Amino acid sequence: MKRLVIATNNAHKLEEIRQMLGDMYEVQGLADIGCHDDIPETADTIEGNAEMKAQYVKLHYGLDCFSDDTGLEIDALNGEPGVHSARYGGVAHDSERNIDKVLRLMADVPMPKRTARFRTAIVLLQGDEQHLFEGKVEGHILTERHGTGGFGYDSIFQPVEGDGRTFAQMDASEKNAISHRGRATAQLVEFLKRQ
Ligand code: ITT
Repeated sequence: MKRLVIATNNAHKLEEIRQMLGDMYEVQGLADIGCHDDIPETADTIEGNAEMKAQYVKLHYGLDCFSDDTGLEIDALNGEPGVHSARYGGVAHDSERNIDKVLRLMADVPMPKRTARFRTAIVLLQGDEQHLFEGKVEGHILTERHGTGGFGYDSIFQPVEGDGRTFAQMDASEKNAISHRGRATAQLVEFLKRQ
């Protein structure tokens, strides 16, 4: 089976992507290739960060790979946390703190104005070629957490196209079918299938 490296250490993300690519590729994360580096993500856009992570793996490990970066853009917070989504609460990858901060800052924002979207950029490096895939999903930020599945901001994000449940109340395949990363990954899968 062909191998595809994803520049991530996020186990939830790896699992979501394995579900979509599992029978086409052996999907490996950074730990699987022996990379335990804290890869810099200092660009000011999600596209820039996805490119940085993928280029890092290419440069240091010589492997084709893809990388994704996601931002949650909340309209009432002028698009924040956006590219700062992972460490919005001050500590990297502490989702509870991130959510607490969002709920605190939005305490006075009424429901119709709690609009937001997740946006994902995927950069695929293959040989000398670079390809960009994007996906997004519109939704609302609830006033409290609902559900325990998923990760990150899933428990406060209610997608417009759903039945009222948050992403954290859906199973992985339900989330993948409409999510930002699911949509970007679907484009990547279509592209890889055409090869
Ligand atoms: P890697 O950089 O190791 O891939 P990460 O956790 O930093 O993993 P991203 O940079 O793509 O992931 O996303 C930044 C943050 O956005 C992430 O830490 C979560 O808080 C949030 N996030 C990303 N995807 C999400 C999703 O599908 N549902 C909810 N929150 C998500």
